[in-house]
Amino acid sequence: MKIGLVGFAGSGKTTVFNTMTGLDVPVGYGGEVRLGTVRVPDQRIDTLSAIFKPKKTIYAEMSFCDVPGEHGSEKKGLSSKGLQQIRDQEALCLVLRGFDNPALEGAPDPEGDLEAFHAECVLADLAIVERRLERAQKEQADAREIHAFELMQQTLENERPLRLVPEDQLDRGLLKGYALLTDRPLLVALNRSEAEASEPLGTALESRIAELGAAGMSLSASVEADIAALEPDEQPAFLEDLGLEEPALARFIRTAYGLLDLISFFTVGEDEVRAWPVKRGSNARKAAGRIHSDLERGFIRAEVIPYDVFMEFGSEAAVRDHGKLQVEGKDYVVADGDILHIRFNV
Ligand SMILES: Nc1nc2c(ncn2[C@@H]2O[C@H](COP(=O)(O)OP(=O)(O)OP(=O)(O)O)[C@@H](O)[C@H]2O)c(=O)[nH]1
Ligand SMILES: [Mg+2]
Repeated sequence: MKIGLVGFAGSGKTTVFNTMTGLDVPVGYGGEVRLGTVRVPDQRIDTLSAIFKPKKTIYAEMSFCDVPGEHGSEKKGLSSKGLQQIRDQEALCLVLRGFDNPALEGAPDPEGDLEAFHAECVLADLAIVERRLERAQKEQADAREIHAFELMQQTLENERPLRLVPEDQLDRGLLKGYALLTDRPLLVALNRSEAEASEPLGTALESRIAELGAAGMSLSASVEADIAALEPDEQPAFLEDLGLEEPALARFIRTAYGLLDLISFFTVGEDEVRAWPVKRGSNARKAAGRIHSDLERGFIRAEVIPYDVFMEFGSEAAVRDHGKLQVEGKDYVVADGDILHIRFNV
């Protein structure tokens, strides 16, 4: 499961990627696709770790892919190689350039870049959908499938992304294997100059992003890189100066995590406080399997304390004493922030 940082040349993707992963990929050059692991910041884990003082504290992790933009082309287009690299990603973070890049001609034009990227993705999807539709009609394929592809064709011809088509109108099982770009979850990040680091997106961009069914935020990649280079105890004062509560990158990573439809449950103890990623909607037994296959196989029950309940009472014992410990079976749907203790027998 990976998320792609995508966008046009010189928008700041590699700067964001390096800051998140601690890697040192050369900036300003394009280059190859790179994959890196990113820790998902979570203040709840910080708090639990401060309470339990475990030997190990482990955050959830996710993979990001730095997909270089295309250099040397006049038009803001995407080559078939570039499109293929984007298709390999499960969700997309589009980085828009909002700062003056001396290596590039022209003032920043994030609105224009968003439209150009969207238009390229619509065209690429339309080509796939039309080809499939033609074949399906010739082969007199299942009427449901033809209908689905007709609906997609219509949507794309209206320049609307497929992600806007509601679940109940489109059987997405039929789309598997087609790698359609406009059906991918999308986060649009405006990369601004240092001076504008803490400013909001602006209504025009914000409403266009919402229209596309995407999430949006702004950050300044170079400010984020500066923050990451500071010692942890120097960070708060620096953030306060900028009018930020936490690095924008933390929110960026969490939003991207949400795009993959992931939530975190926690395990706590003296040895380890840990966040575990699972797909939203996973049941307790499946979640147990994330920890160890024995826990899934021998699952008896899950003892559950939602994070907020834990914080209200301050300890597992207090939660238990107040009768607030939830005892759940294998079909219990795990919620974000649940502290789980799995009882099992193998
Ligand atoms: N002033 C300023 N410069 C930035 C910012 N983010 C990136 N840059 C600079 O812009 C240039 C391009 O940044 P990269 O991170 O390499 O951009 P990229 O999107 O990876 O570019 P390609 O891989 O070529 O598509 C570098 O010189 C960065 O130092 C920013 O927020 N502010
Ligand atoms: Mg790059």
